Amino acid sequence: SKKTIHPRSGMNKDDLREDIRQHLRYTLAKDEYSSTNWDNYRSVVLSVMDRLHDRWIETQQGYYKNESKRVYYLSMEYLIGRLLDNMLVNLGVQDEAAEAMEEAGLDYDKVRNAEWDAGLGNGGLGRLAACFLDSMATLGIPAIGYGIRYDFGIFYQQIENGYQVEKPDLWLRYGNPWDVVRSKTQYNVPFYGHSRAYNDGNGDLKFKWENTHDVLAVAYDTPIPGFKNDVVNNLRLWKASSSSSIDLKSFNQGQYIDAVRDTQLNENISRVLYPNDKMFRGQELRLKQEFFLVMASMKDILRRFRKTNDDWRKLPEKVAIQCNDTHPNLAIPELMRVLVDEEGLSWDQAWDITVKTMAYTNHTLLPEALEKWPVSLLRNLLPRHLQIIYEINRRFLQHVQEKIGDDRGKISRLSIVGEGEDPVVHMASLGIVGSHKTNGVAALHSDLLKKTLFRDFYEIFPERFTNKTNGITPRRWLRQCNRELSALITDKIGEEWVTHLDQLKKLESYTDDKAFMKKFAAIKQSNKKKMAEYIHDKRGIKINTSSMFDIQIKRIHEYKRQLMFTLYAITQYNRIKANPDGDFVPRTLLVAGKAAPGYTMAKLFIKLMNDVGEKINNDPDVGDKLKFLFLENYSVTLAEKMIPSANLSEQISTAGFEASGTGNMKFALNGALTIGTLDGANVEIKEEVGDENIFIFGNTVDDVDRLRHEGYNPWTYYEKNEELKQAVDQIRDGFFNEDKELYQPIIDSLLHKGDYFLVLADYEEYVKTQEKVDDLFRNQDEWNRKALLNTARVGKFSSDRTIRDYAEEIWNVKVAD
Ligand code: DL6
Repeated sequence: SKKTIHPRSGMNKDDLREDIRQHLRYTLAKDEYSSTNWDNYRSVVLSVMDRLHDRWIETQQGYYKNESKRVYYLSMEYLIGRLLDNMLVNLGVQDEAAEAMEEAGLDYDKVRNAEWDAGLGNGGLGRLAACFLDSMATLGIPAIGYGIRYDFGIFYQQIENGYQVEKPDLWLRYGNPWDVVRSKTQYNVPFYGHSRAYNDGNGDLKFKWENTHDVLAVAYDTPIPGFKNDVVNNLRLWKASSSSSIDLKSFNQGQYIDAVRDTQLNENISRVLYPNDKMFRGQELRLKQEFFLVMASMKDILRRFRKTNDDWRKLPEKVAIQCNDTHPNLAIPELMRVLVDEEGLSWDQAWDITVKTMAYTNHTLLPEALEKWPVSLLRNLLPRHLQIIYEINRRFLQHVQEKIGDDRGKISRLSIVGEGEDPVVHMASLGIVGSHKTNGVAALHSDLLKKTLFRDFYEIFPERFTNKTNGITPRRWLRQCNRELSALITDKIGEEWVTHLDQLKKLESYTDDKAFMKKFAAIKQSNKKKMAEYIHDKRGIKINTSSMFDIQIKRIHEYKRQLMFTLYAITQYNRIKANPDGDFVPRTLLVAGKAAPGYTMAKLFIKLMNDVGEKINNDPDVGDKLKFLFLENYSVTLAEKMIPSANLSEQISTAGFEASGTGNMKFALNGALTIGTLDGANVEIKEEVGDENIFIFGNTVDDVDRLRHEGYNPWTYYEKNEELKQAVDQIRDGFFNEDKELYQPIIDSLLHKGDYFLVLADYEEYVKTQEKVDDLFRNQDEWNRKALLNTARVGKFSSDRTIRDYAEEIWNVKVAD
């Protein structure tokens, strides 16, 4: 895999060094006196790109020549983070590049830190898409990821006086050296206009979408290398442009400024990523973004298919399209529109092709996250697509009626288009009806989909529902973020684990190897030290590195229960205060995550966590027995630092609410133990690592159901548990902030509005389980043994396994071993 394809792309240290030097001088016109970290970084990236380009071109030629079936992943989000290390690791030249940089007088750390995260996603869904790209390339699957090249990614989170403040994420301020603009690969994306009916001359009624306003989509390509296999796939992101569509009419009439202003409006389509991860708001601009992605990608996909095929019936044999959540589900009516309106296929033929080609992944059960577009909005923006959706629905409901008879209630629940004054289109229903597979992202989640949210659909199409448990790429989430542990593992069992994560099982036999265990423990310690240095740098706070690093990182949400973690922190604080000389296991509690800008409660949690931290961290009685810190601006890069340093991973969502989680997998892989509820993929992690190597607590999905039915009363829990009452009262009574009103909404939600997420119901068992965690931590040998077993047993959660499952069971694509 280290073959040199062209002299310019030699894979050894000397060639790399010379290329870096040449790029600095001849591409960037800089020398060692004038170059900045950014210049140095760019010259390194340009050299890496030289190596990628050869493989990129060869890979794409190969797919074309072999007429391979293509997989298209459509996603509004790709949370890829930094790329330099990822590219070097996958090309297999990280050591060579490090030496080359050193010899060229560059500091690898400074070069690496000059890169800004590509934060084109909110959280789990976007990061999953990034892991999938890596796995598809590593497995040699002919795949293209399609998305949007937002000018502004996920906002930069600053903490000011304890509050989250959102700042624009100017990730493209100095340009992006990893992508190549394909100025000639551009498509018109039409909006508005109307659908005109006409007779096609054969007596058939046809439709044409006319008088549209067009926006241009321009392709930007990022290479996605597989791990040491010379495969380079493509991530194609669309940017909105109006360069050629300045309205010449108004130009001639002297309305120059208006014409130019309109171009600005068009470009707004790819301006900014919507920062909500689980709240659907029916904004027109968001609908435009979704259609923009769909239309440009479909044109590109179908053009590629047409180059080598003239029979549309072959489409499902040659093309698989996976929709990452409902956001790209307009691809279903769009494909119908092309086949019926433009290609003249009958409805039935077109429908058969569409359903066989499309597949849809569901990532959440939360009702507020489910997309429902108002018919009025669709009628205005996409009149022809709305017509097609109505027709899909009409035929589907007819089929349902034939199957189940006249059950009005059920038929109305199954209807893709709702009823009422301003009806809405249910995008999930459209996804199920218009595709051959719908999958959930963990066993429990997929099961709940069938039993609850999609129960009626499951009755009609049982064969369409499937589970694909999420995974994470071992390249970024172990090989790259934890180099020392990777080296230790490779030293013992060879490197195969990087692409066959099950191999980590072999580590189980080292639990009795004292020398190995010592090294394993020392690596965790060294990662903790690095994390402590980071915190000291950023916050000036000294961290006790022998304390247990107990970490919760994820979006801030009520269901994820950062509030319960905070209550635990307060309880631990109160215990120390009550018994300052007590024998406590020292802990460093770390939290990070962003809240959606409009999510008031989540933002109040952030303020509370910062206030509680202020109190705890500055109390001399507490000293280094306890710290509670909220770290600013959670990102992929910060995750790569935090995860390897963790002893304990907090996965404490209310059962039934977290579809899967993927952070849980990253922690376990890096040798952290989990404290968690039986939710999402925690259930499967428990199965893999064994009950004795994970701390499970709390109400299960069935318990939650039962509690709600019986009439859950948070007051009984509050009254009954002294420590819980004390913590809640302190929040209420101004112990952490002199403004006694400030946290009233939190108190209200817990005590006066029914504690929907059952924080009080789970608190006691949570705290007791934390005591068990302490007991185990006192025995470091035993702790480390269990930590290693976690690393050894989570091979299932490689995204390579997930992608294999998609390939075999949804895409019908062969994957080599
Ligand atoms: O499937 C990836 C990820 C899961 O691991 C999380 O459990 C789930 O919350 C997340 N869902 C979303 C938003 N869903 N919508 N819409 O990010 O997906």
